[in-house]
Amino acid sequence: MGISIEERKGRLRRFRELLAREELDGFIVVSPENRRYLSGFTGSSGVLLVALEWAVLLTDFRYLEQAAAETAGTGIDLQKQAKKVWESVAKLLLACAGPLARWGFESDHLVVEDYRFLAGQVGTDRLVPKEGFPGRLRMVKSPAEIELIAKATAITDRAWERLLPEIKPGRREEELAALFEFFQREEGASAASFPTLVASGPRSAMPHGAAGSRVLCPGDLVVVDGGAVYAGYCSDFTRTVVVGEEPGAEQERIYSLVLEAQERALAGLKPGMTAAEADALAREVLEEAGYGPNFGHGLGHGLGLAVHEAPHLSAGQETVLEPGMVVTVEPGIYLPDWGGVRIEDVAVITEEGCRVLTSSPKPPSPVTS
Ligand SMILES: [Mn+2]
Repeated sequence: MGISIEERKGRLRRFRELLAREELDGFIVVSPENRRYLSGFTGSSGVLLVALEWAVLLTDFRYLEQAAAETAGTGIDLQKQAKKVWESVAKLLLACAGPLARWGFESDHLVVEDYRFLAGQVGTDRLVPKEGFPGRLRMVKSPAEIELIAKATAITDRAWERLLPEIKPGRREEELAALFEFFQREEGASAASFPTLVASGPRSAMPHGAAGSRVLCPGDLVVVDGGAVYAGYCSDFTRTVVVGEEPGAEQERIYSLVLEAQERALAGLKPGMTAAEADALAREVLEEAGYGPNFGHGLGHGLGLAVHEAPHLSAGQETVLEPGMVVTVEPGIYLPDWGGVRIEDVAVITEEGCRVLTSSPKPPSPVTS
């Protein structure tokens, strides 16, 4: 179970092909997800250097044993870093890379101070900023990766089944968030993929309302948004319920609009469409009903080693969807001072359309808990 050595080697091979196409001699990987994707190393600190003919992972004393085990068989050499890892990076670049080598780096992740230090050692001409790179390799998932995301999603589904009866008037948002994360851990998650959002009553109008000290009241809309990590891969999930009493007519109406938009998007998602066209599937439904301005975020986002990654399903995004991409589908309506509704599933793009990985029920009107 998990990602095989062969698959890891394939990632490095594809990455080197990408480097060659971009006329780069190597690449400096600093972001934890990209480092993990290419090397298998799960530690929190280290720099991965990938050249066309060699690769070195630099990390510190705390991680040497773990890194050796996690990168075994990949062909990546492990080296203990100098006290300052960038001294080691500079030394390797100057020693192994040749005087004219051009090295790419993650301009969306490398800290300015570290860049300045490295540029001072090897010269700015040698360093080529690249954004969203090598993250673009991660967009299309392998069957093994899809399996791990499906497992993370199933964990979240089971945790939701257990949380639902606990969502009652008198409970505190933070308490429910803690319970959800505890249930996910009990069901096999190594962590929450992000701090669980629980936004109740008027607070549900905040799309990313962090769980607070508010106590749930009868008749509140409650938006619960959380996810699990399983073997490094993330799930993401949102449901909206009404607590303590039957939903009101307006709550029913807004909820069914969001559900319709979500189901239209799931029915319409298919390979070949752009991320902007995917976003429009749900947006058209909400705009027609007059709620365009109240759906102020994109339809969804890619999901994998990071809980938010490419492709981003939103207006202006020209990325073309391909089979194997895994995305969230999460339209919402947010009305200040009243509340909000969001419904989110995870779907994998297939040859014909998409397959929904989330299995938690989506009743036609908000369930009363
Ligand atoms: Mn999401």
